[in-house]
Formats: sequence, C-alpha cells, structure tokens
Amino acid sequence: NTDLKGIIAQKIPKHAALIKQFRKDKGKSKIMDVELGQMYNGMRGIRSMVYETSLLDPNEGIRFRGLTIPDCQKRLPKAPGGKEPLPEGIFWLMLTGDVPTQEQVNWLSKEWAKRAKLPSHVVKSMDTMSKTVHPMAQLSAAVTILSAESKFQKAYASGVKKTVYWEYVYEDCMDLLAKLPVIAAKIYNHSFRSEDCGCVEIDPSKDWSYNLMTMMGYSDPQFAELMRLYLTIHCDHEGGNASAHTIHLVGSTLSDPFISFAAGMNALAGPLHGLANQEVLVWINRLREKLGDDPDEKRLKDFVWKTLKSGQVVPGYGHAVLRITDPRYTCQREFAEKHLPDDPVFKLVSAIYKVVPPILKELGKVANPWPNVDAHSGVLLQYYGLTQMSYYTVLFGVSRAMGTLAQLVWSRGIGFPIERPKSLTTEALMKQLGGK
Ligand code: NMX
Ligand code: MLT
Repeated sequence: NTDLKGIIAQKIPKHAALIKQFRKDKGKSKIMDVELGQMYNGMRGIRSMVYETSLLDPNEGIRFRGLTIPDCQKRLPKAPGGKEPLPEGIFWLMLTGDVPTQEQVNWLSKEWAKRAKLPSHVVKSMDTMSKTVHPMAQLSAAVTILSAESKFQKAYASGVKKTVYWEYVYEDCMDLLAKLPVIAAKIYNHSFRSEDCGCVEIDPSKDWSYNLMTMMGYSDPQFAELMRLYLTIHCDHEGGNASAHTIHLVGSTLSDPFISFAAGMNALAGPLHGLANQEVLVWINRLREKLGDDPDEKRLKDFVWKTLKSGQVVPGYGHAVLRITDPRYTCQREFAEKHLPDDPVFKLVSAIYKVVPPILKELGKVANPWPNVDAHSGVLLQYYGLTQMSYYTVLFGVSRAMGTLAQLVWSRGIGFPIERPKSLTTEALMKQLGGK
C-alpha cells in the first residue's frame, strides 16, 4: 500500500484516542522533580516534551521508532546496487512507525520528484541573494519565502476544522521535503559554482539523495551512497535538540510548516549545534596548516590544549544528552574505513579521536568527552570534493527536515496545544527557595 496519507489517516485517530485515555488515567502522575540547577543549565535533563518520531538514550544513542542506526542500515530499502539505506525509508518509518517496503520507498522518491519544482518567485529571490549570505541564512530565507505556497495557511484562513489541520500540514511537509534538495542544490550552485550551470533539474527516476548530488554537479555513485547515509543519520535526534524543539515550538503556534522549519534552521545554524560540522573542518584545516597531516601525539595534544586554553570548545566533541561515542560518528567511521581508509584527513580524524577524550576528561567539567556526529561528517564530504565547509550544515538541515516534519504532522494530528512553559525571575525563585 503506497497511500501514505491514508495510512496515517488511520493511525492518527487511534493514537490520539490512546493519548486521551492515557491522560485520563495518568494525567496527574509525576514524571520527575525539577531542580533549580536545571533551570539555570539550559533545562538540561528536564522531561517536558512529547515527541514520537525518535528517542535518544544517553548510553546507546538514537532510535528511530525503536530502530537503531545499524537496524536501519540492515532493514531499510536501498537503491539498486546500493548498500546504504534510502532516506525515503527513514521518513516513512518516522511518519508511520512501520518499516517500509521497497515499493513504498520507490513511491516516495517519485512523489517527492513530482512535487519538487520551485515557484518562479522563489527562484528569483534566491538568484538575487548576495553570495556573501551564509548558506544557512540562504536556506532559512528561501524556505521562509516558500511559505507563500502553504496549503495549511490557506486552509486555516478559510476556517477548516482543527481535526483536519494535519491533512494540510502533511501536504506542506511533503511539498517542502520534495523541494529541499532543489533549494539546497541552488544554494550550493549560487554560492560556489557559476549561476547558470543549468543542473537544477530533478530526474524522476532517481532517489532524493541521488538527485541532490547530481543537481550539485557531482556524479560519483559512491558519493551518492554517502549522501544516502548522511541524509539518513542526521534526520532526527528526539525533540529536545535546539532545531527540533524550535520547529515544534513555532509549529505549535500554528505557523505553517515552512516558517516553522525555517525557524529551526536558524537554530541549527549556531556553532554549538549544526554549524559544528563546519567548525570541525575549519579547526582540522587550521591544525593541518600548523602541524601537517601526520603530527605526533604530543604536538596534537598541545594543539588541543591550546584551543581549550584560548577559551574555545573542541568542535565535534561533547553532547547535552549522549554519554558515549555517538553511533552516528561510528557509522560514518565505518564508512570511511571501507571507502577511504588511506585518506590523510580521515587518519587525522582517527588520531584526534584518540587524544581528545582523555584531555576533555582531564578538564574535569565536560559531561561527555566523546565525539558527536559533526566530528566525522566533514572529512567524508571533503573526500568526495565537497570542500566548501560553510555548506555542510545545509545538508544537515535537509536531513533534519524529515524527523521534524514527520513530528509536525503528528503534533497537529494529536492536537497539541501552543507550547508555553512557565518562567520565573531569580527574585521569584529566591523568594520561593529562601536564597539571597
Ligand atoms: N570542548 C570544550 N569544552 C567543552 C566541550 C568541548 N567539546 N563540551 C563541553 N564543554 C564545556 C562547556 O563549554 C561547559 O563549560 P563552562 O561550564 O565553562 O560553560 C562545560 O564543558 C560543561 O558543558 P557540558 O554539560 O559538558 O555540555 P553542554 O550540555 O552544556 O553542551 C555541547 C553540549 C554539544 C554544546 C558542548 O559539548 C559543546 O560545545 N561541544 C562542542 C560543539 C559541538 O560539537 N556541537 C555539536 C553538537 C551536536 N550537534 O550537531 O548539535
Ligand atoms: C542533534 O543531532 O540535534 C545534536 O546531536 C544535538 C542534540 O541532540 O542536542
């Protein structure tokens, strides 16, 4: 069955009824107590959101609807002759909760290809944007302008019932996912290649990742495999990360999916979040300039300490939730071991993996000394010729659309209200707790 909308139309009311009963039975039950320290520490660890598409375990890593990354690599459909999962499969999984068949995934590739064309006003705005605008700002701006096409916005204005909001949100999310590779390729070509390179055309017989790669002017089938893996593993990281949370929050005001997603991209563009993949390569290139490609351990350690002593973070290391090496790092490392074992930058990334965790442990304050997803993605992209580091976070963003938009459909389907937690002043807290 390839009727994706029909499948979720059946599932949403069942899940909404389950939640209704659950809230009736357990609505007053306590999940946890909140400590004052957590309020001042970026709400770290506070369990305060419901988000269905994925769940992060600090000691195991991410699961998408219950499946780990190795599970997804094994069970999700592949491209003909390919070994990596197709991102279409993970979107289907996150949206429906079911592992899709090859037929369902092929249908999704075709459906997205059908919806991919950009309106001419968006093309015009993108073409006239200054090349000095960061690719992430271009992404955010392009998607914001695309909101003029929102079916949800129009349906809301015409007064449709709350129970059918999700149907229009679904249409917008599918349109946005379909158009994102075209937008991302246009940003790449506009920023780094000649404007009239004429390759921004979707091939409806090809998958989402392959189309993105070719529209950017690349053709290596192994790079297409990397794109499929990359776009699969960055798709979601439960709901509390800054970009997903922003999209969830803005969506809860009934802003349309385009402007909700654009808001999340502005969060992803921060160096402590998605921009870290750019920062990692900038840092590694600086290291190579100073120490060459094969520095001994002592010089490498000195470089790391120098970074820390100058008040900077080591990009790509640490995490707000994870307490292990990120499985997204591990699967990229496995890809590199298989396809680029002799690449000097990969060897350097491996050497950094040996020296950084003990140093961060020694620092004493870092909760997680292990690498996250961003410590490994840039080295793979540069190997295939994608050396423009300021572009890396755009690929992260294209992928992150899948989890966050699948959740947006469910959020409107379940009828989540506007998100609005209570804040307090320090004065009010001191009054309550008796501090001074
Ligand atoms: N290098 C140096 N110091 C660090 C690092 C690091 N990689 N990670 C954490 N710390 C510091 C942190 O700055 C804080 O210092 P201070 O108290 O002086 O402000 C202290 O250790 C405690 O922070 P944590 O509780 O360990 O980390 P937190 O949950 O606040 O932040 C990150 C998580 C990911 C923002 C943080 O580890 C970091 O800045 N890492 C480097 C940037 C990065 O790789 N971000 C990408 C995350 C993944 N993503 O794609 O979003
Ligand atoms: C993410 O993928 O969003 C990052 O690992 C950050 C996070 O989970 O907080």
